[in-house]
Amino acid sequence: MRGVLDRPAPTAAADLTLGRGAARVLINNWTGTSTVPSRTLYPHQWSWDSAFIAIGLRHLSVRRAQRELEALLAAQWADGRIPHIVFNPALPFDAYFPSPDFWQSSRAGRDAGAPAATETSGIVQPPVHALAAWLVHRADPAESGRREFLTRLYPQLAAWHDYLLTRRDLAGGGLAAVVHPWEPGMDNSPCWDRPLARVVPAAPGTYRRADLDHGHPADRPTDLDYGRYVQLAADYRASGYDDAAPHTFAVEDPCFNALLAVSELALARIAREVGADPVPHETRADDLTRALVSRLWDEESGLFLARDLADDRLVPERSVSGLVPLLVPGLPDHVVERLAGTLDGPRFHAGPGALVPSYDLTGHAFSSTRYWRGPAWFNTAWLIERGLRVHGRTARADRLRAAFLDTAGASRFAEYVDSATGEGRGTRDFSWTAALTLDLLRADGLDLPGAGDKEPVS
Ligand code: 9WN
Repeated sequence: MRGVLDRPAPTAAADLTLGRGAARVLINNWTGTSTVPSRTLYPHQWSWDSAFIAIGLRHLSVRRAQRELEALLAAQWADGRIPHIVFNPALPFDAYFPSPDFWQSSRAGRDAGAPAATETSGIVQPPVHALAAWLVHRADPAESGRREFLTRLYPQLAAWHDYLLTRRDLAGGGLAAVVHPWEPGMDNSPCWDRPLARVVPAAPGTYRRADLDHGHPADRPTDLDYGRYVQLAADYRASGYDDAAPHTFAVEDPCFNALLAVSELALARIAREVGADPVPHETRADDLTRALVSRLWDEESGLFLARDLADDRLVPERSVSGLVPLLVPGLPDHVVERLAGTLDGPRFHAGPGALVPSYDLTGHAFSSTRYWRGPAWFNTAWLIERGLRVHGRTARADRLRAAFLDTAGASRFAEYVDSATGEGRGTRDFSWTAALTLDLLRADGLDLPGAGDKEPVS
């Protein structure tokens, strides 16, 4: 593939142009209160997108990065959940499906504590928020202190983690479960094929997909899978978004839980900053790290796998989610060693200058273009790049950083790229691609919890 190694080394002027382009995307996608992932495909506020966006926005405007997170948290439910979408009331219902009249959060979610005056979805996304809040604070601690940013956010972030570690610990094994394929953020991953096969899809014609107005049908999930997503969400809604009700789909995902562990470490730092006790968060991060290894590590594959709670078995599909735990500082050394080997092995190494594919290049369900079934995303590349730095693997991190920046610019900040050719796919001017570009241009990663504690590894 055409890669970064075939190109002249970027100059300071090229970095400046790239940074300006990324800033322009974030400015254009700002609505006045928060940032949309994409003006066309995703015109509302998304949860983990906003966390990644805030991490990049902090380099443009700390104040705006704070507001991004504050806007999301203003829609938090009383049970602690942060919804995966906060709807913009100014847009028509057909701007995105499932729309507010599908989720009916203020009515169906009343008993679970959904806000009365804001419409949201009823499911969640990966907990990157405490990490984002910490990084936004670090960008300008004085401004953060003046606005009491951390003092205001700390109880909300703690309630969010409490929700995940109590109501969502469905197996009682110390990890949070996801109850819909949209929750881990990697919607169409082959990891969900087996658990999803148990779901009877909603009848075609009972809903209208809006994603196909902007996305190519060959790249997006199939109608069959979409029908299953709709049915699962309708069943959750019918239960009043009650986590104690039976779930047809319940899975422990490695990326989701790794982010929770790292966010607990960030929360410990936030707690210390606001005069609260950091120890319970440190203990939780340790417990999560241990549970991640004992419940999801697969020695034979050399990466973490998802656990299907319906039959309590690991799902034998290798995806990028299983590499993201590299971000967790307290992993056993041999696990870090194996993860680094898997990253550079035939299943995830697509060539020099390539990002990390979302699914095993040699896997039976691999497609280089279909949503989360092989193409490469920029948020997972960022998480792995930062993870390599946390574990002192600087040279490999430098190569991934260069590939990220090169591909982001060449693809006009694409939503994702073909893992074989590096060509942009999905929507362009995608916010987290731009935000994380800014972050890689401006931050060395040493502000991440646990970074800098380890000796560099050659
Ligand atoms: C459903 C917004 C979101 C991302 C997800 C990505 C995609 C939505 C969709 O877009 O999901 O939430 O319609 O496919 O998979 O990670 O947060 O950018």
